[in-house]
Amino acid sequence: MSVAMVNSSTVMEFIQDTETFNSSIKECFEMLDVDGNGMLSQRELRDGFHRVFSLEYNLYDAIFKRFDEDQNGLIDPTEFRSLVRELMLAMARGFGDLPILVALEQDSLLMKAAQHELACLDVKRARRKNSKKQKNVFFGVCLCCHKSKTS
Ligand SMILES: [Ca+2]
Ligand SMILES: [Ca+2]
Repeated sequence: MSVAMVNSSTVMEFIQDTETFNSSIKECFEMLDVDGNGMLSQRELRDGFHRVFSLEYNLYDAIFKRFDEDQNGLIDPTEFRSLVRELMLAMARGFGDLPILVALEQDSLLMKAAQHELACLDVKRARRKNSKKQKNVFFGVCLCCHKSKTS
């Protein structure tokens, strides 16, 4: 268990990064699919989901029914993805813009979202450095041809 700061954009950016999100979902699905048949039974979902989301136990059956679109009593990977997506969007709305400190299980999706945000921050920082350099060059050009006010 560790602790991280998350807010709505932590979750949103994670969901919008389709590649990372999908591979995390796949990992999560495989973790919950205890018997490895490629489907989640009601029991597998209920038993495993508290590691991913800290929800009340009695919510799971309602969630299961809602997302079992073809009503075959099993959650397939596609149904699972829309389920997780919707739950995380609901979480993001709940968080709002204020960062909140949450305790996270190592394999929870929120943890992955927090790690994803950290990785993105590094990329953004690197990009910002590059754009600053370009700006300096731009000003240099303007000063050289004395057109800084007219252009
Ligand atoms: Ca299964
Ligand atoms: Ca189904």
